[in-house]
Amino acid sequence: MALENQFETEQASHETRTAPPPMYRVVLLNDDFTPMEYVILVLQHFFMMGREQATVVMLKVHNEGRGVCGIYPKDIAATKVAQVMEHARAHQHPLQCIMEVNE
Ligand code: NFA
Repeated sequence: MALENQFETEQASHETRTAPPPMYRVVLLNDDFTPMEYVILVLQHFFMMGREQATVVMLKVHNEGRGVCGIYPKDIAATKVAQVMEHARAHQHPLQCIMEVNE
C-alpha cells in the first residue's frame, strides 16, 4: 500500500497510529566523593564523548547536581546505566547513574 494512502484507510477503518516509543535520558548525579577525573573517563568510555565534551558534562553535574549523558531507546539506556553503575561499584566510587523518560 502506498504510504500516502495509509492515513485514509486508517480513518475509514477507525484505526489509529501508535506513537513512537519514548526515548530515555541517561543522567549522572553529583556526589562529594567520586573524583572528577574518573567521571570524565566514564563519560568518554561509555558515552563516546571527547575529553572536552566529557569535561563540560562532568562540570555541569558537579555544579548543578545532575547532567544528561545521552538520550537513547529504553533498552540501550538501561544497558548504559547498568554498565556505569557496575564500573563505579567495581572501583568503589559512589557515582549514581539513572534513566528517566524523555517526555
Ligand atoms: N563532586 C565531585 C567532586 O568534587 C565530582 C563529581 C562530578 C562527582 C560529577 C560525580 C559527578 N570530586
